[in-house]
Order: sequence, then structure tokens, then C-alpha cells
Amino acid sequence: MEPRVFDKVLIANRGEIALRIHHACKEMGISTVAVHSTADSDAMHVRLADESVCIGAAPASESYFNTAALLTAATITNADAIHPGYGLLSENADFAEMVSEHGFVFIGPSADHIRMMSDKITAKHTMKRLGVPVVPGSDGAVKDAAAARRLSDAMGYPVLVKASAGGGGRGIKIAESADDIGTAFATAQSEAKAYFGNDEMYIEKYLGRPRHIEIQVLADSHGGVIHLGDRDCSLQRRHQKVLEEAPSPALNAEQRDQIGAQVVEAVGTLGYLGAGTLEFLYENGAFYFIEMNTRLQVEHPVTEMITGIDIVREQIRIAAGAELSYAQDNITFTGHAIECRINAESPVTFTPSPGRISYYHPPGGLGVRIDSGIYAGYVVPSYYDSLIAKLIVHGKTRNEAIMRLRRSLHEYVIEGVETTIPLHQLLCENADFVNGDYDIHWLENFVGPEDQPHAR
Ligand code: MV4
Repeated sequence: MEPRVFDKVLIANRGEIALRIHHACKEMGISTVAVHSTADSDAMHVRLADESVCIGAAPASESYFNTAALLTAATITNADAIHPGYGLLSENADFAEMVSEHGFVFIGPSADHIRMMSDKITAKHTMKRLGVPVVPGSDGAVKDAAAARRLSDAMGYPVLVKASAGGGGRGIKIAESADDIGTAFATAQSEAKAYFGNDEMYIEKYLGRPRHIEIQVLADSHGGVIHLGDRDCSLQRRHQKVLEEAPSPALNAEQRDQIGAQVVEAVGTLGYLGAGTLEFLYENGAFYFIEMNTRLQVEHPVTEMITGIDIVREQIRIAAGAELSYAQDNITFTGHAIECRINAESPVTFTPSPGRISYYHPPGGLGVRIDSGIYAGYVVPSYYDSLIAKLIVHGKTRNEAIMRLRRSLHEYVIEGVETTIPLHQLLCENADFVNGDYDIHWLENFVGPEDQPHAR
């Protein structure tokens, strides 16, 4: 038996990811504390956790974002560490700092590294300095529309004006020509100021039809740094990922090893700690770094399926000061994994569909994994995002994974709420998808324009 790294972990999240973290803790012999809003009393992870604390009202602003309530819950339950999951407070540097000031371990990177990566100009500048390829563009911030014009004229159009504090597609505008740059800069900047309270802007050459490929890394406090390969997350709508796969159908092993080695080198030099993801745009055989995520990601299971590595377990070990369980040499990528995000929403209009799940039959069998906290009788609350389950399939080849995905989606029954299962059923029959022939804009065309999605 390996020694237990923590006695008790508080899970500062909800839904499927709270359950996922609970699973890792229990398999490490760690007790769990669930925190929940009044709307989440009946959540599966709350039932399964060793202890639970109600931290506030249904709106996330009054519960999951309530740092005082979270720290109080950690204090009264005598937790050792706090896992923030994804979203919510997971990339909030001030929260990470607060957690350690109160004597708990934040299961994630240092507040300094979170802060560094939340500023996209600093993140890009840092990665460039460390030898990671970045999108050509301004060297740092662009102070006004006139400077934006001069730079873009020299670089050539189209260009993108981006907010340094940006995220989720906010504070980003395209300028097709010199005629647009003034308006693009002003619009993007005022949006950035309104949403993020930060109006620092930068400029990049616009890549027309890239794929979104990301590299998963893990780094411990003993100098151990590994990459777990890539994920292709190009299938998205309105900056929400819909389906992810590993490895990317666009890369060969040589390209994967090369970008992986560059990323490991950079992350090692940074002294980064924990799990992280470097996001790249990939076009015509070249990688361009855009952002780094300093948290566990929704799509981490596809990486787990092809590597056999429990990423949450490694995050917990790293936070406790233990060494990574793996060196790069003993990591192998086996087969292919695909994840479908199943949302409680209309598969045509994407309107949220909260409510009571009247019947539930999940698929199972070899190579099928479901990360979900839902069950028959569970009421999907209307207060939070609509992700209710992730169906992850693994196969020896991409083709086998697709066949397994089709049969699993056929078998999956969720009644009482609308779900995006029918969309996934159509998607995995589509010839472009089957051929791996898609980019970041492909899905928006597949589902039709925002104001008039078509039934296909
Ligand atoms: C880009 C780009 C093309 N060229 N940068 C959108 C939000 C932010 N995360 C980065 N984004 C993009 N940056 C350059 N230089 C296209 C996008 C983009 C995108 C990127 C990843 C996944 C989905 C996307 C959807 C639309 C635009």
C-alpha cells in the first residue's frame, strides 16, 4: 500500500467533475467533503461524499463562488486540501492564495502561475521566450487604434484584436482590412473593459481554418515534467466544446513527440506545478500557441483513456509534494478515445432543458466510460451550465472508437429532459467527422446559423 497523501480533501465544485474528484480521492484512501448549494442537495457526489456542507443559495455567486463559505467549510471539516475542479474558482489566483493563507493546500499551480497565464499577453510572451511557437502578432500590448493600424498594415490583413484578459470568445474582433481596424479595436477594447475590467489589447495574424489542438502536461515539485499527448477540440459551437478526441486525427507520432518535447521543456523552465494544458491553433502542419489553462479540463478523460493515467490522482499527489507516478519514458499512447459532451438542452436550438430525469439507462461494456452524476429521479437544476454527462469511448483504432460511439449513443436513454444525444448521433455518422476532416468552424456550419439552426 502506498502512503495516503492527504487525509481529507474538500471538493469546491459540483456536477460530474465533483464526482470525478471524489472517485480519485476514495481510490487514494482520502476522505471527501462535498460543498453544495441548496439546489444541489440531491447531487450524487453529495450523497457519496464522507461529509457535506451546504454553502449557500442556488445562484453560484451565492454558493460556489463564496470564498468565505468555502474556507469556513474547509475549517469546520478539518480538510487538508481543496480541489477546485474546472470553471468556478479554479483559475482564480486570489482564491488559490486565500486557500494557502488559511493553511490548506490548493490542488493546482501556484497563484503566480495562474495569474501569469490569465494575462494572455504575458502567457504568450513567456511561451515565446521559452521556445514555444506562437501566432505572429504584436510584441506585447497595443496602446491604441492608431498603433493597431500601423502594426496591422505592416503585418497584412486579416488580423484579430484580442483582449489580454479575454476568454470564451469575449473581447475578440476580426479586422478584414485597414477599413475595419479602427472599429475592431474600439469594439473589442470596450467589450474587454466591460467584461474583464481590463482593456489591454494585442493583435495577431488571423488564421483562417485552424484546428484547436491542446497538449496536456503534468509537473511535480521534484523536477518531474511529462506531457500526455494531445487532444483535438476543434468541434465547438460558440466557444463551447461539443466533442473532443485523443489523439488528434491531424497529427502523426513525430509531430506529437516534437510539440510534446517543446512543451515539456518550457513548462519545466517555468517551474510550473500540477496539471496544465497548452492550447494551440494548428494550421498547415504548424503549431501556434494561444493560451494556457491552469486547471483540470472537462475533456481530460480522453487523455486518461489513451494513457491509462489518472490525471486527478496525479494532481493530488503533486499538491501533496509527492513525485509523479510516471516518467515520459513509461508513457505510451494506446488506441483512440472520443468524448461527447451531453447537455440538457435542445439538440437543434441549444435552448437549456432543465427538469426531472424520468428514466435513465446508460450504455456500458468494453471501452465505454460515463462521467456523470445523474440518475433516474434527479432534477437538473436551471442555475448552472447544462453539461449532465460525458460519454467517453476508447477503441484500438479511431474507427473502432467511432463504431463503439455509435452503439453507445444508440443505447443511451435519458428521458424527461432534452439532450444533445441526437446531435452526437448525427455527428458520428457524418463523412467529414469519420474522415477527421474538420476545423474550428466546421461544426457551426453543420448545426446551421445561430438564429436559424437547421434540423439536418
Ligand atoms: C484565433 C483564431 C484565429 N487566429 N487567433 C477564439 C477564442 C480564443 N480562445 C482564441 N480564439 C481564436 N483565436 C488567431 N490568431 C481563431 C479563434 C477561434 C477559436 C479558437 C479555438 C477554438 C474555437 C474557436 C472558434 C472561433 C475562433
